[in-house]
Amino acid sequence: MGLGLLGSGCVIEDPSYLGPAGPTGTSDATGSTGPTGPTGTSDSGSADSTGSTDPTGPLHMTATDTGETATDTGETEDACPGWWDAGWSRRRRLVFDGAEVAEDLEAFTVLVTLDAATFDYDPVAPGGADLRFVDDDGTTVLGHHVERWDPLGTSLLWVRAERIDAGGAAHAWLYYGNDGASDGSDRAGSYDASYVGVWHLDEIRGPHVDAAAGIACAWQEGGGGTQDAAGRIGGASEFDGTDDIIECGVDQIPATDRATITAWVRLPLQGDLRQAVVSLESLDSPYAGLSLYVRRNDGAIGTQSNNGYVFSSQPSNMVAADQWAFLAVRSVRDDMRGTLEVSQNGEAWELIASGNTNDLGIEPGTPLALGKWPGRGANRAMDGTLDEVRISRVARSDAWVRAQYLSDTGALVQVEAEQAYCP
Ligand SMILES: [Ca+2]
Ligand SMILES: [Ca+2]
Repeated sequence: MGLGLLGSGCVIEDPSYLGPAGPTGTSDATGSTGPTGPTGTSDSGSADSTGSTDPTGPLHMTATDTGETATDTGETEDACPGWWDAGWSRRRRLVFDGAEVAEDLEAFTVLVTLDAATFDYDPVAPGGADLRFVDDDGTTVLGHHVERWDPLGTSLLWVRAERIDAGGAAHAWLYYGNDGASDGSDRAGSYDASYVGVWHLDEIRGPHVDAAAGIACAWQEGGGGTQDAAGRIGGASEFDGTDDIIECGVDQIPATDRATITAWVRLPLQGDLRQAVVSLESLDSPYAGLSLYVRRNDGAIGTQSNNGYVFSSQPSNMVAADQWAFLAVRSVRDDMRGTLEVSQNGEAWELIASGNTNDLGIEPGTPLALGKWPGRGANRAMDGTLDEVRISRVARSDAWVRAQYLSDTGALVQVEAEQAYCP
């Protein structure tokens, strides 16, 4: 492969581009890579395993040798500083804008968007197999996976950054331009170990599979809903407010005293029932377990509690009709006491219950479902579109949830100009 800059035209060199990815880019580009994810954990070991399980091992060996040589010969190092691996011909720097981030965040998963208007796909291997994200230390490979791959348009990638610097501008690198590279995606390694469920909801048929832990959830509907809805980020699921549901089974999420649920929703806010966006609620009284609800008549965000359902009362935590909103509910329980809080779009948290919240962690024996509480009919059924559901077994900080909102809306990550390898 030549090392000079190619033209900016979007030439499709490999017809397989138009196979699984398709011109509309709605298929799951990661579907074929699931079984290859050998790590199974999201600790730091996953980064190393990307290299150790890569059949293109000799390239890594060459790269290591090249790096040492570069260190020995100052000219090479000066011409192309900190190049991670000589097998990759291109790179771009990623800048994480911490201007609105209030604390340093580690192992934070960001959304990286590539657009044909500003990103030349020509040097990238088919399907994005050669994409590698590397920390600014020049050696640590970051876990990543693709939600959508569209070399004619917009591609969506999720990457576990080592750190986001509060008020600063941490860096990482995106490498590509190696047609011989194996697929480097690592779904589980894209998330820190506190994520116990992450659903992109981009599958247009079959189960919706969680990217962090591999929980497969079944879409069920009796007409009216669709798995192939336009989401806030890639694909999403649309529920009709009566019988549509995504059922994941019982005991899929480990019991915990601390939990955070986030999701993007777009709701028409019709009727006066309460709708379950994410349900981890038992089927029998006293209906223990955390959930994420939105009240249909006024858009208030809430959950069930051992004192009945509790909802936000502040206007900033009322969802507007027919607009995408980023919702979060957070629970903390210590012995028999605790707090329940909600927020919208990463803004101020509102305490909606406190004191005796003994049944408000994630409880054993409860079913997990999206878009409906499975214990009742149309009451508790969601009417609208759901995207990007995440469940954590920790109480995420204000800064973490705010940064997630910034990342999801494209305000956190900047992709800089392409650099070509210059040995
Ligand atoms: Ca999505
Ligand atoms: Ca239906």
